Amino acid sequence: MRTQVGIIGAGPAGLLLSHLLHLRGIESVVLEARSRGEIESTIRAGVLEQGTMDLLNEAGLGARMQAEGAVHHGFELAFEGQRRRIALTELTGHSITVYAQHEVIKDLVAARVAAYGALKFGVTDVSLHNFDDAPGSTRPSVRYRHEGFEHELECDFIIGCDGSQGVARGSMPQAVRHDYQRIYPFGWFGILVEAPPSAHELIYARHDRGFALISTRSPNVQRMYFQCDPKDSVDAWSDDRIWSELHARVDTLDGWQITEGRIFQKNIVGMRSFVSTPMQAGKLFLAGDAAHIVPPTGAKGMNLAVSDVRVLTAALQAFYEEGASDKLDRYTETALKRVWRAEHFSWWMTRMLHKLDDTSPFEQRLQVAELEHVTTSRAAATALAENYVGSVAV
Ligand code: RFL
Ligand code: PHB
Repeated sequence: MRTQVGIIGAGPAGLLLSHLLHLRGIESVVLEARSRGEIESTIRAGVLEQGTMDLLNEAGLGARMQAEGAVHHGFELAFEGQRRRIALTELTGHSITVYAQHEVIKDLVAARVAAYGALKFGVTDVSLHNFDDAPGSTRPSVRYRHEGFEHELECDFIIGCDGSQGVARGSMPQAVRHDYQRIYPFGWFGILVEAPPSAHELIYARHDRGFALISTRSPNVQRMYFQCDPKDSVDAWSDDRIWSELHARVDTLDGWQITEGRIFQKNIVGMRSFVSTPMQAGKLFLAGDAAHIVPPTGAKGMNLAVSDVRVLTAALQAFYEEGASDKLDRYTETALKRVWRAEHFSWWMTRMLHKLDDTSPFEQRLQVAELEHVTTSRAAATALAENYVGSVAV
């Protein structure tokens, strides 16, 4: 089997890339390890930057997002028993949309299926071959097993969109690879709750007991997180214990409280910052979580995956339409500018809002001083807001 672009992984990066290439008349095949049901139900991100929304709209994928997503013009920072608003739209002219990642995935899969796009679920034993640029080498290929048979997919380019646990990054030549990493000594306990929203906008809370985040999914379903030990067990947290922890961290001194409801999903995720460079070697390119991870505090991960794909699509289009490879050659350099901006912002938000292992009373006061600053100085609030909505210059 042959195609122009072989894509590994049907997350937001792989599916969107395949769809954008299709709109430009470029053929691709997407190979995914999990089933359609699994990828369409895994609960992950919630916040889309305006640039992400615009791209999904331009690609004809925005109908359900516009009908069911919620546009937010600000969010709140809670600390010292009060809540202060960051007026995103007033400060930047941009907004964000809360629309679950698995809903984006459903929209993308539906679009690929409607266009008869080649999308294979449940593949195993994926391996990458011949992607180095050595003179005389044969075409790149991806070998895999599907429905009991061995297959080989020949292509011009291989794009690794297979997330943080995939095979593509490990196939990059070790001699050129450099990884940068920070693992945080805490995780997030996430819950889905059947309840009306506690507030109109998202609330990021800093408390001496640890961080908490009140987000939303729909008028009837809310998403909440609180900082926990990454090795903690979901079973150690009864509903009562969860609610008392969230009340302690988020409720304000004026008597406002978060709204409780029936908890129907609980999970714990670890937190790390990670960048692997370069993001390309010969005919192999990485996009999204395959190349970089951010802690979710800045809501950047999926948005970064989308921004990699935007850069890669333009580069592949220039290659196929004009025979120009300069954009492909500069892919790592171009993509990494936004990646490192988001890495810094996500690390900075994480550090400002979480209880760190070495947080002394001195550092606790510094966190509060920083929160006071970003919520009172228009210049500081604007810098935060530009980073959050993704309009910051890079
Ligand atoms: P994905 O989504 O991990 O998709 C990779 C796909 O590749 C498949 N795969 C393979 N397929 C074939 N062969 C193999 N060998 C394979 N190995 C893996 C996998 O099954 C999977 O389907 O990567 P992608 O596309 O790069 O997308 C990245 C985003 O999913 C991720 O960055 C976000 O979820 C991060 N994130 C958030 N991002 C935001 O922009 N806004 C948010 O509000 C936000 N909140 C979050 C988040 C991530 C969270 N967790 C779970 C860490 C909140 C949380 C709690
Ligand atoms: C979410 O709704 O899942 C969410 C929102 C904001 C974040 C992270 C996750 O920063």
